[in-house]
Amino acid sequence: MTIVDSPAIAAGGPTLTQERRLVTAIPGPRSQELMTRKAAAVAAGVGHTIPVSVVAAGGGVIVDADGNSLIDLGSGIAVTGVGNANPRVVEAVTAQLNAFTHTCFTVAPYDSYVAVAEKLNALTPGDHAKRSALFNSGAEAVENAVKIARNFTKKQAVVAFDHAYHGRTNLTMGLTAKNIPYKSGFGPFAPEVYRAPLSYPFRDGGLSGAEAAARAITQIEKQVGAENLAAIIIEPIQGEGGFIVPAQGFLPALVEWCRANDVVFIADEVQTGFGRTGAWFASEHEGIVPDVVVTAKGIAGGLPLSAVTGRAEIMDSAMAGGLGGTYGGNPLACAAALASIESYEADGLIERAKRIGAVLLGRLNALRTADARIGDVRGRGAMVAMELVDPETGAPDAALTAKVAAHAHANGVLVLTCGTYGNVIRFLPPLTISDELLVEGLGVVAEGLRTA
Ligand code: PLZ
Repeated sequence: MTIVDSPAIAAGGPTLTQERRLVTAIPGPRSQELMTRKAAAVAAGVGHTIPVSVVAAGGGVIVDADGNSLIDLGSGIAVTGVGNANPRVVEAVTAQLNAFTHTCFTVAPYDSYVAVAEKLNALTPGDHAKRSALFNSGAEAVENAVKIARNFTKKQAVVAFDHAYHGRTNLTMGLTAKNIPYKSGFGPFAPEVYRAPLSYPFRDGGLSGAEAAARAITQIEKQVGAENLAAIIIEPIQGEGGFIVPAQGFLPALVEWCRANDVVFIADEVQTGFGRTGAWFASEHEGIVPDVVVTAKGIAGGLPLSAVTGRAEIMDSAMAGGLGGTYGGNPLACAAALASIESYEADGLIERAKRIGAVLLGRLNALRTADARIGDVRGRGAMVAMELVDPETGAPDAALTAKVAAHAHANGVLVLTCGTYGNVIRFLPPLTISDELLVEGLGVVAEGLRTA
């Protein structure tokens, strides 16, 4: 079976034609109606990237209530890697719905939770003994990873990095770097969280990975002290912070330092995990073996599930009953995760992510050579971005970024922006998108740059 013929590519079924189709302006009248109701009913703090009323999605498209079909270059923020309404996921979840919907795993356990843990233990980097625990959201899993690391090391401090994003709960807001919109006014934040400088090749004057790691480690030693530090948490490629790929050697040096200093190294693979970067986990590109890996998003084809997977001795240090939650590892989400993992494997989606990466990097680098406003193109697999700048000064150009995104949205292409400075356009297509749609979507983005 070729990748293009795979059932996942056909996700969404025959009724969802894989095309960009605009039959009204965006938003059309029905979407506008929903936006009016949303403004009256939903808290103003809950935003939206594009003002549409979604009725269906699959393969590489999202269809709205007015009949517009948008090219999806966001996957609901890196979630629907296996495609929306992936047939394997739909079938597995439907069967589970008909069997039972909830018992609470910590009350009355079931097979699929254990099977997901077994899969995660096998798929995450390293062949040491591992254990997993399941939760609902990325933030909840990050909180639990920190909780476990503190309990294991009997230390309290946690180091996160510049440009980091780890969630919106109280502890994870504290770990997250960017103030607006994530933190401003929402404090006070949890204590014992410290920040270290990242490796950001485009903006740190060409520091090597080893130099950037030495800078971070010196700061940690001088300002926190290894004897107080429970864990370092880092995204192997920073997501919300701007798709920042650290210089080679940065992550391995941090891991080595953690190992030598009884500090738990936590990889937040919430956005980078599950094939997104052309490997099961982005840690693999740097050959690192994290002590603890946090996953969510791409794990369950759109159902809410997250996990903490780590060295058995670390994970097992929490007392019986010390980890849990009503819904963590809900049976529907576990069924979806098992079906998603099967789809990544059987439908060749990790290879597909590599191919998508080649298309993205090829096209964007070609644009860059002709347009000095594209300061940097970076990323791996189906997680690639361009950073837009003032060509004279290199200053971040958030206004241009907003214009390009608005052009794409108006023309039926859903792209996301990110970055501490709001000047990064990121591409996170479902791995089930066709080359044709991907190239067409990039063409619309390029047109946005030309006309801005
Ligand atoms: N860690 C690396 O990317 C979620 C945030 C969307 P939750 N990123 C998308 C938004 O605006 O809220 C994320 C992440 C990394 C943790 C999280 C948090 O995951 O499932 O959103 O809690």
